[in-house]
Amino acid sequence: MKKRIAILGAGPSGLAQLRAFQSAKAKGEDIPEIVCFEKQDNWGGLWNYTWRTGVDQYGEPVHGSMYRYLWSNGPKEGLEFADYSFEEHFGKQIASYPPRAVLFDYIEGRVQKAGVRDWIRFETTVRHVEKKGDKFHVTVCHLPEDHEYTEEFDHVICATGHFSTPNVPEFKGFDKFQGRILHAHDFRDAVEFKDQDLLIIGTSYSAEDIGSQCWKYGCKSVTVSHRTAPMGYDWPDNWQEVPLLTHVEGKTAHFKDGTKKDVDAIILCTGYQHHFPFMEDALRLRTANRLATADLYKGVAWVHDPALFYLGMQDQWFTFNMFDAQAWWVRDAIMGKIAIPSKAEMEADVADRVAREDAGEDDYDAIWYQGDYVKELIAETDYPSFDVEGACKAFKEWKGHKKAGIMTFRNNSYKSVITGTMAPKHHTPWKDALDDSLEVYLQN
Ligand code: FAD
Ligand code: NA7
Repeated sequence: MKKRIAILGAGPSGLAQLRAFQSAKAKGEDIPEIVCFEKQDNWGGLWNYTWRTGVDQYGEPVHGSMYRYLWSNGPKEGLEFADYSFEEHFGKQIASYPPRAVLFDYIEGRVQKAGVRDWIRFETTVRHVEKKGDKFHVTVCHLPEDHEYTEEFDHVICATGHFSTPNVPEFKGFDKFQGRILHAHDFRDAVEFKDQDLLIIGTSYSAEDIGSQCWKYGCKSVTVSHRTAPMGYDWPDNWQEVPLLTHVEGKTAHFKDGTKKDVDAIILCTGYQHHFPFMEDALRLRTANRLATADLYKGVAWVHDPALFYLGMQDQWFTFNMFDAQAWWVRDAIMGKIAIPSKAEMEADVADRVAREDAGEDDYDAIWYQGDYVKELIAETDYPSFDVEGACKAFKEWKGHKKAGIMTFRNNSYKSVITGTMAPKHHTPWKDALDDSLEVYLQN
C-alpha cells in the first residue's frame, strides 16, 4: 500500500509541497499518494485576491488579507524560486517590486508547468484532524454540496498560513466611535479612505503599507499609533507617529502623551494569530509569530508526533524560496531519505533555534538567521542551491532604501540571485503608478 499524504492548503507553501513531490516523480521516484485540500476555489493562498470580507458564500471565514494595489513589500530577488526564475516565467527580466497580480501569475506559472492541479480538491475545507493509532483521520467538507467526509492518511502537512485570523484588540470608546473601525485583514481598497483622516494602530508591515497605500490614493492624513516604538521613517508632511491610543471619544482619539486627533476611520494593523481550529488539541501548533517557532523540529516537524508537519509557520523575511526549502525537506523526511531523531534531540533543536534567534540584536541579524535556516535545509535535499547570501544582501539594500525614502524604495532594482541579471528600473515611480494591472506593470 502506498503511503497517503494530506496537504492542507494550496497557498505558496502547499504548492511548494506539491511541486516538491512532483519533481521527485519527474525523476522517476515512486512517490506517495498526495491529496491537497483547499477551501478556496483557486490556488495561490493570500495571493488569490478576493473582494470579500467576513464570511464567504458558504459562511466560511474569508482567508484573504490582501488588498487591491498591494505591491511586493520586499524585492522579488529575495523570494525567487530557484527552479523557476522570473525570466523563465515572463520571458524577460521584470522590475523588482511586482504588484499582487504579477506575483500571483508567477506562482501559478510554476505549478501549471508542473501539472499538479489534479492533486487538489478545491472548495473543500478541513474541519477536523485527529490521530487514531498510526493514521490521521482528516474530516473535510466539500462546500458546494455541504458534504462532509473523512479519509485516513499516514502524514499530514499543514500549510494553511498564519496571516488570516486577525488579532483584534479593543480600546475604550470603540463601541461609540463615530466612524469605521476595521482590522487590516478586512482592508481592501485605499480609495475608500480618500480625503479622510486615518488612525492606524501598529508599526509593522501592515501599518506601514496600508498607511502608504492610503497616502498614495489621497487620504487627508495618517496618524500611526505605536505600542513599543515609532517606525521612524521620514514620512510625508501629512503623517505623524504618536504613542499608544488610550481611548476614543466621539471622533477624537486620545494618546498616551496627552495629545489628541480627530479621525474618520481606525485601521487596526495589529497582526494575526496562528489559528488551527481543525486540529485536535494534541496536534495544534501554538506559537508566537517569530523566526523560531515553538515545537517544530527543523522549523517543520511536529516534535510530539513527527508524522505531522507544518509549513511556513515562521515570521517571514524569506517566503517562497523558504517554503520550497521546507517542502523539499519534508518530502525527503516522508520518503525516508532524511532520518527524524529522538524526541529529546528534536526538542534540543527547537531550544537551540529559539536561543539563537533571541541572541540576535536587530533586523539584519534576523535576515541572516533566516537565510542560514534556508541554507541548512536546502543542503539536505536536491532543491537547487542558490546564492542565499546574495538574497540576504538584497534584503539589506532594501532596508537601506526604505530608510532613504519610504515612498520611493520601490523604485529601486536588484540583481537576480538565480539568473544573475539586473532587474530593469520600473517605467513609473510607485507613487504615480495608480494602475497596477499585470498588463501595465509588464510594459517595460
Ligand atoms: P497562505 O498564503 O495563507 O495560504 C494558505 C492556504 O490555506 C489558503 O489558500 C487557504 O485558503 C487555505 N486554507 C486555510 N484554512 C484552510 C482549511 N481549514 N481548509 C482548507 N484550506 C485552508 N510575502 C511576500 O513574500 N511578499 C509580500 O509582499 C507579502 N505581502 C503580504 C501582504 C499581506 C497583507 C499578507 C497578509 C502577507 C504577505 N506576505 C508577503 C506573506 C505571505 O504570508 C506569503 O507570501 C504566503 O502567502 C504564505 O503562504 P502560505 O501558503 O504559507 O499561506
Ligand atoms: P505583525 O508584523 O505581527 O505586527 C503586528 C503589529 O501590531 C506590531 O507593530 C505590534 O506592536 C502591533 N500590536 C499588536 N497588538 C497590539 C496591541 N494590543 N496594541 C497596539 N499594537 C499592537 O503584523 P502585520 O500585519 O504588520 O504583518 C503581517 C504580515 O503581513 C507580514 O509578514 C507582511 O508580509 C504582511 P509591537 O511592536 O508588538 O508593540
